[in-house]
Amino acid sequence: MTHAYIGIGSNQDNPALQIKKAVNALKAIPNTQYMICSSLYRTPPYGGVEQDDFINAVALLSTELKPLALLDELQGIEQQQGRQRTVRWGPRRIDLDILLFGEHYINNERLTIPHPGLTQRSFVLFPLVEIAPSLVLPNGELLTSLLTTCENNLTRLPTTVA
Ligand code: A4P
Ligand code: MG
Repeated sequence: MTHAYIGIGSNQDNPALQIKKAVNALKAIPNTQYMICSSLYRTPPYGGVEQDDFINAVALLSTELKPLALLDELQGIEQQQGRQRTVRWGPRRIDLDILLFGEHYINNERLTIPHPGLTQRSFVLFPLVEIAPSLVLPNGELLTSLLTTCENNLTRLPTTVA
């Protein structure tokens, strides 16, 4: 079993509901145990495209799947929820990214792990620290040390996905 951290984001069509649906779908991935999900955070859009705020969260799975099989499952969930791929970094109903897959480094045409945005994006780091405060990255860096250079521009919401 490998610990896989999943970044979840939405800024279209009732984002909190989209995230709840996605979390329910994560619970049904075969050969995989759903462990925990962070709080939901309202976050300003990153990447220069003018668009609505996002809701972001991070979930932890424990899986027997290989990384590409897990990616297939996540992309299946995105399709199930009717995600349209249009503008890069643009609005989306649901986005599921593999942030970390155990201590693996992966670089092929379908996957880059650790996720390249992981170390700079506050909408990833803060929810990740919430569920894994003592996490050490594959390069030996302590996750909490990245927070010191990262702006906290998130609002933690009272709703939970449970
Ligand atoms: N891919 C490569 N590595 C991975 C990985 N670790 N996990 C490939 C998942 N997918 C990975 O993804 C494009 C391709 O990336 C996939 O086919 C997969 O094989 P996509 O989800 O279709 O495209 P995208 O999400 O539009 O592009 P990208 O570059 O992944 O965007 P990001 O980096 O996900 O950024 N602001 C806030 N506040 N919150 C957000 O969640 N998200 C984005 C999207 C922009 N701004 C945001 C947020
Ligand atoms: Mg993505």
